[in-house]
Amino acid sequence: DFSPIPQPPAYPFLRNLPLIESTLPVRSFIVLAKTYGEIFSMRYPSGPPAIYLNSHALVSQVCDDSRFEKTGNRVLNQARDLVGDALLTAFGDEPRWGMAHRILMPAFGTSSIRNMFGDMKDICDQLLLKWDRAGPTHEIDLVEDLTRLSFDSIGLCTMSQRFNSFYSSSMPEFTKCVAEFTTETVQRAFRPSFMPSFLSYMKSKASQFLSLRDTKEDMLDERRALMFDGTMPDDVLTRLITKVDSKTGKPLPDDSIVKNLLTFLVAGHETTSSTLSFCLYFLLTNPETIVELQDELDRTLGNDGEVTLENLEKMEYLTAVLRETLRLAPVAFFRTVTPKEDTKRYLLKKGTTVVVNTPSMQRDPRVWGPDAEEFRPGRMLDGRFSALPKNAWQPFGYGVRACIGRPFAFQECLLFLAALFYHFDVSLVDSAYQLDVFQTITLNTRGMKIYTKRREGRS
Ligand code: MNH
Repeated sequence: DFSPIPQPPAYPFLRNLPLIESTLPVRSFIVLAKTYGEIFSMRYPSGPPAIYLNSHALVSQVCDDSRFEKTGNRVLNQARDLVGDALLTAFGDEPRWGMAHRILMPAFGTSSIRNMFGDMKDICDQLLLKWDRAGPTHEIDLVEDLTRLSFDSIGLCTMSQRFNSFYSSSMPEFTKCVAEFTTETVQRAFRPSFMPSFLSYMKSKASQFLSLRDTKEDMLDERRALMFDGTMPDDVLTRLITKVDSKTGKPLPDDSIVKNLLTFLVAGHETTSSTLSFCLYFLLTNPETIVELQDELDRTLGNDGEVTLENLEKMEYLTAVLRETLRLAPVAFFRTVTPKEDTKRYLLKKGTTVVVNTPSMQRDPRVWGPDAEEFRPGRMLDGRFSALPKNAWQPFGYGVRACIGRPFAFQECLLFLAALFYHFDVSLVDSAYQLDVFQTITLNTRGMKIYTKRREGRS
């Protein structure tokens, strides 16, 4: 007496693949969720079916680390070719995940992130200075500059490297390479595996990555050379090199350190910059929210406009804006878990791939009401946010495998948005711009251009 799991009609050979649009697969899953409801199963040309969970009620059921664990999926498995069992791409309880997790958790905790504020502000100031100097008629390519911001920030804060991306008109080689790699990874994940032409392309991308990996290995040598004269910066890289795991008493092997550094560079720049670009889109297309935001900024920052950790904490509306952005645009949109034992009600066999469809779940009208599709930061103000049902807002994943970079990303986004909207009025170059979502491993906006103009009376 198990409830049957709906399954969209399958084609011979390609099975359910034709139901997924190739440029923006996530949109197909949101549509399928509307058609088939809170759960459905999908079959692909190869491999076992995957079960998609689309409602808050069902997602809540798998939010239990004792019964479900993180598992691979078509996209993650491809990324593992490059970063192996580093934090983000490790399955279940691979031992290197545990080691890296124990060594790194303190380095990404709230108090460590507070210590990074000065470096974050340094990078943020560079961007706002650039926009200021370019003047109010300069068309800003939003995604490009936000990518520079988050990439330089993660480099400086975690490994004391200055990428200086703002000083170049082209994008950093690393971010270009990551963008191409992740695009191809996803395309390949949803393409029948018998199409061989892309394998060589993948390989060349991988080797570009490997050459970057060599650079990072040099970075370890460079850092170790500083070990004995007391000048090692107090950052994540130093911690990775010098700390031993509390459980095994062993240090993290070098190749693991390198894979984790690469993971921070990749996971730490795309997600943050795309979240900011969605945030700007939502704000600019809901002008009343900007009025409210600037009102809060003026009240909190007064006349001198200096953003500090203390006044960031007072910005309740700004925090709500960011939460609401991550609800409607959870840029890391799917995560996959598997039951450790067969389940009841719906039968999910041990080892089945269960996909948490976060975009659908975070629009569940039973939780968010009839205006679930709309950008309403008011619903995320502290009192209402803490009264939400458990697991209803989950842009950073869940449990032991939740995002390690959450405090980092939050602080960076709040800082940037506060400084931007305190000093500038922002507008779309094309006031009729239609949101164009671009999907790789994460979601991003495409083609958005803005103007920034100093606000009256703000120096
Ligand atoms: Mn991040 C895991 C979303 C910023 C590094 N991140 C996750 C997961 C989500 C996520 C969702 C869980 C994935 C899964 O269950 O398979 N991350 C985000 C979002 C932002 C973000 C929405 C920004 C906004 N993440 C960052 C930043 C860093 C980072 C910045 C780097 C410092 N994230 C990680 C790592 C993991 C992760 C590392 C894997 C943690 C683990 O499994 O131990």
